[in-house]
Amino acid sequence: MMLRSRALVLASLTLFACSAGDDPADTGSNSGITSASAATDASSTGASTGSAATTDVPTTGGDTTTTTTGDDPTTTTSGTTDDTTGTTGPICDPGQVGCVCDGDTCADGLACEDGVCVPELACDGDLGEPDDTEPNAQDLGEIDDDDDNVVTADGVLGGAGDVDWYTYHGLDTFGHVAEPTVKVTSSAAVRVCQFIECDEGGAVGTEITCPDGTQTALSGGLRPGCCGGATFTVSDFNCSGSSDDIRVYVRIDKPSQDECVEYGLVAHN
Ligand SMILES: [Ca+2]
Ligand SMILES: [Ca+2]
Ligand SMILES: [Ca+2]
Repeated sequence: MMLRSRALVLASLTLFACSAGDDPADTGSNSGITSASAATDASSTGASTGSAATTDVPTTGGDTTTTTTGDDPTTTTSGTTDDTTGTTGPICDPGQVGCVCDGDTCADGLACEDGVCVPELACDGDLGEPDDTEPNAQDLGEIDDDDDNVVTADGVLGGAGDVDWYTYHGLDTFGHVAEPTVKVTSSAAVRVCQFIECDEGGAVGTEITCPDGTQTALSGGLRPGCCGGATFTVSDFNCSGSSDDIRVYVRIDKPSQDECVEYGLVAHN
């Protein structure tokens, strides 16, 4: 269609050129006619193209418009609504109630559960503990590796979001074996982890093979460790240095019930 009309226009233009060339005097009238026919051609071309286009456009346009008008605004509206709901993000400050945790922590009175800050359970014996993180672990002192020497702690997990950290320094003495051991009794099942860092060699120079029934773990402070149930012993560890003096971190969390869970911890090295 287009090609043919373009050919027509070209043909008439050629005619025009020829006639113009043949008789310069007649240029005016001839050109008038020719240009008229050219114009007609052009207009017919335009018309046909136009009508073709117009026929196409309304269909496409109408369809698109109808669909667009019908669906898009709704989608846009719902999208906007979603966005607005989603934009609760900026209004919801990390660490505040119902908002994402600020890292791993939440504001006072809130606990980080599954990445969201929820009101912390108020449990007797669990008020204002600053022991939710590894650096804030409650220091239980120092013991040697005589199993008769223990460190103990009594605590409460304030629901599923509470984490309690403890730490002690364990000495490696002659005649005894260093073997960090935890025994936890609790009103509901809890997860207990022991992380170890050798005095010599640091966390990087600490090798641990976790006992059966426990899982290998790495603390936020990049200390290697094992997580398991209430009672287990890490007897297979090695420090890159000559001494097996160690710092042990004990973490108690993930109670099986989202309630106040009382526990008692006894640890020896
Ligand atoms: Ca021991
Ligand atoms: Ca606690
Ligand atoms: Ca805690």
